[in-house]
Amino acid sequence: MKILDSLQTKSKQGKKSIAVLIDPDKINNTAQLEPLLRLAAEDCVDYIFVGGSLVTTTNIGDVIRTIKENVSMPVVLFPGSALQIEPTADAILFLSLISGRNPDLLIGQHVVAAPILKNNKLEVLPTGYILINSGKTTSVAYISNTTPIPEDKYALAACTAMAGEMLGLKLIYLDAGSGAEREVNQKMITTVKKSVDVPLIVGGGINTPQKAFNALQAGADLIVIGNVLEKTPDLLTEISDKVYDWNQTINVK
Ligand code: 1GP
Repeated sequence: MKILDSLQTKSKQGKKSIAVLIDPDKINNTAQLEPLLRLAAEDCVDYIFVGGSLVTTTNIGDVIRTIKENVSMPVVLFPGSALQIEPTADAILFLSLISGRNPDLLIGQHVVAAPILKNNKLEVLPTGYILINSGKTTSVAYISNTTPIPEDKYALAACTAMAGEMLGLKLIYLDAGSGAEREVNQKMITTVKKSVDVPLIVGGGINTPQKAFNALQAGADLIVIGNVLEKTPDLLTEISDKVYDWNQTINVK
């Protein structure tokens, strides 16, 4: 089944998913990925996302090869720019940064990437990317040269998501930015979730099982966990248990 179909089906059923985000920039040696990948396989992680707002290394291909050698879940590119297309992945979040007003990230990079994507097998996942303020400036806010939506401007985020859905985007990604001081708050997630029918991805600063549960409870269909696993990969088990437990309650209904 295609990734988008699967996310849409699960979202309709109320089932949740979890993705681990790997930033190639943090990987000096691909062997360092193996413990996390072992846990990801044991813990039934649904997707591995690969990318970062500033990828300065040229090892994306090696990182993806290592992932593919160790685990079987789909690898989804989470690119900071059109330069980060790697055809050996399974899919790409085709992100339009709709919370910002930087034309290059709304449509410019996409024009450059389109002919490349047309000629390879990556599943293209049209995604409205909404950056929410989370305290100190995140790399993604700085690099993208955009202003995140203030974390208490719920209607602004909801209208942005609605516009993205009306433009035909198939997923909405609410992101506080990698390593965010504050994760996206529950009221923000709930408000956005209620405003659209497409599956909702939530990430940025989810670094405890409780925060993961809060995001699921508020309406996230897919949570993305990155930063915290770089130092404490073992936390993945507890966090993914929250998703597993949630889905168990759906199964028995
Ligand atoms: C960042 O949503 C992702 O874009 C994941 O964030 O690295 O803070 O988990 P963390």
